[in-house]
Amino acid sequence: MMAKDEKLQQYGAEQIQVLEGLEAVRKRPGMYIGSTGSRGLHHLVYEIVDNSIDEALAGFCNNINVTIHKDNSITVEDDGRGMPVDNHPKLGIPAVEVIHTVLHAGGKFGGGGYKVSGGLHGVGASVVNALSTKMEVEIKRNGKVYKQTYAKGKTTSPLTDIGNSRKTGSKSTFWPDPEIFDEIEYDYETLERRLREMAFLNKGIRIILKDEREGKQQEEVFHYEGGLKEFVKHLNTNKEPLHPDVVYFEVADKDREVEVAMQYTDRYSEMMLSYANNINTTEGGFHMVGFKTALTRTINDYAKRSKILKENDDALSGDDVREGLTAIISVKLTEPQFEGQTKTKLGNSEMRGFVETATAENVMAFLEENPTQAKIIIDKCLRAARAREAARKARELTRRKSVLDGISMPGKLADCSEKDPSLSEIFLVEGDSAGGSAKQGRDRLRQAVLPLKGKILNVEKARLDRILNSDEIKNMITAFGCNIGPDFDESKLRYHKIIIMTDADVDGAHIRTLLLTFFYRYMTPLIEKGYIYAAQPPLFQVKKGKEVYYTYSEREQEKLMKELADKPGKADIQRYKGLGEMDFHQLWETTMDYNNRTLIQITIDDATAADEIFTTLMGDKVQPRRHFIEQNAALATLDI
Ligand code: 28G
Repeated sequence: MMAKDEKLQQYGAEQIQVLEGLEAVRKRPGMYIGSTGSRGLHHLVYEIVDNSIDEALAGFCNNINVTIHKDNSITVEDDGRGMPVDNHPKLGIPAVEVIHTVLHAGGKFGGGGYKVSGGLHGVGASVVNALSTKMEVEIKRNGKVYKQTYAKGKTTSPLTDIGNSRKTGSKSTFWPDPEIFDEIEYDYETLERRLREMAFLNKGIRIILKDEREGKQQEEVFHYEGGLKEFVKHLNTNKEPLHPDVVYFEVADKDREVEVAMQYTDRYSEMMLSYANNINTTEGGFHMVGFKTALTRTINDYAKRSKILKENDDALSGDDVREGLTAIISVKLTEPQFEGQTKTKLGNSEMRGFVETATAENVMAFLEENPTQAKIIIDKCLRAARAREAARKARELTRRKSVLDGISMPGKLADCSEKDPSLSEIFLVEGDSAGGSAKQGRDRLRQAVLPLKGKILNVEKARLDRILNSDEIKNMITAFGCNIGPDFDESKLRYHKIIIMTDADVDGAHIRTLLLTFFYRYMTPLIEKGYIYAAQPPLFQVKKGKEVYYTYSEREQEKLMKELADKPGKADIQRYKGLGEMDFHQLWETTMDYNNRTLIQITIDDATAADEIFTTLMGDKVQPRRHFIEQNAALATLDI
């Protein structure tokens, strides 16, 4: 037994450590929540919601309410057991206070649950406290209601008994610190997407999102008894499913489980999402490997057994059996290991065999029990195989040709003389006339220009063999030098800035979307790594006296006109309808000159959102496209 003052001293030391811990979070917030931009801001909500999800996975919580308040503070409330309030044996303060003031507090949950955290960040409520100007927590437990407040990582009031309640649960409200975050404005759609995903991934849990902000008031319930099956249906809303039933199964053993849902569509791209403990494993991992291996083997086995695939036919490849497939695989395990560059690759090798066996057995059972749907699926895979063979031949032809005449660049390309890709950029210019001006106006050392003739092929509606027949696309592939699809090689990329330069009108926006679709489907890393940009040509030229002004948006134009109102003389305003209306000098000055131009970097970090955008915009269902365009204030401002 320690003497009382000795014990006090010890608490002192611990407390100092605690403070230092959360001070570190305030000093380097990016280390804990990724960024202090919009992503980091939204991450705070996910950290708190994850705790409620953990309580649900432990079997004690059914409902989670998330509210965006008028002042962009957030409340998360669950009907779990309520955070423990008893004193921590070592620290001598309530457990709930430890959860909010000690970094990495929480640890593993008892009761056989899987903890959501342990992924990218998963550092919990203490980090949210550290990055908030105020945090209020209310707990219903033991027939009572308790309340405690915190701010910037510290406790600001003791845990207080404020009333009685027969219910149990936890409620937390926080105000993100404007000294930490660039801007404090929550985006409903961003929260909606993640919370809906969470509800799909954890079937049965009811998540309600409510927005109380002026002019944005709305409320949505995410609750899916069908889990991933409903997730696949949701992802395929704007696609044409080839067979009516989603293939769906779930297998669990003592300390792990796998859930899979899949359905083929008439598309040519695959949409595969994988999760481990609710974390999107974008880099894949052993669960993904197990699934892919089993799918390829099972489809081949069934195709042979049912004599659709003949003895002498080549086996269907992995790409063949995944063409047009929408599939989601979610595993839960007690000790997930996350590896890879972004810590989104599942490293638990034991999951490979587990998922492989589950997939092989259940996919085979589906095919055998549903022969009509099985036939449709195998036929789709066979068509994919034939098209891939045709594409291979087409590629071989172009490859041989380029061997004959060296690595010949397209005739339309005006290349730059710089050979270092990191110093080189290429402008993809809409139309030959603007292309001509760009060639004349450019910096020949570092800027290459490739004019594109009108609309390029919509890759969303064509297979690779046809895509490789398109001159515009062949020119881009050759000029970039990095090949496409499985042959993509980033190290061979010849320009580290690929700049799309189209007219500032609806056609221009359409061409930009067609290009982005092509890049996204066949050269995904170009977008992921941020090599793709959109140029911003001016909308107006205003001449007044000797001065010439350019403006790049309606708002900027209005502002300029107000500023010029007091100056003498008449303003001569020209609205540019296209790049072609500028001479080479103007094009250089307004859009290409490193010092004056604005480039918009295209980034898409959410595969679900990107797939939705491209299937909706590029697909053949007119109704959803119209809706999407109306919702997103016209293609002209498309900002992915
Ligand atoms: C308010 C918004 C977000 C939560 C719970 C419930 C328990 C808990 C949370 O315990 C500490 C460590 C391991 C058990 C657990 C309650 C067991 C018994 C809980 C939330 C104690 C954390 N009774 N609900 N934490 N564990 N909801 N919602 O944070 O040993 S956090």
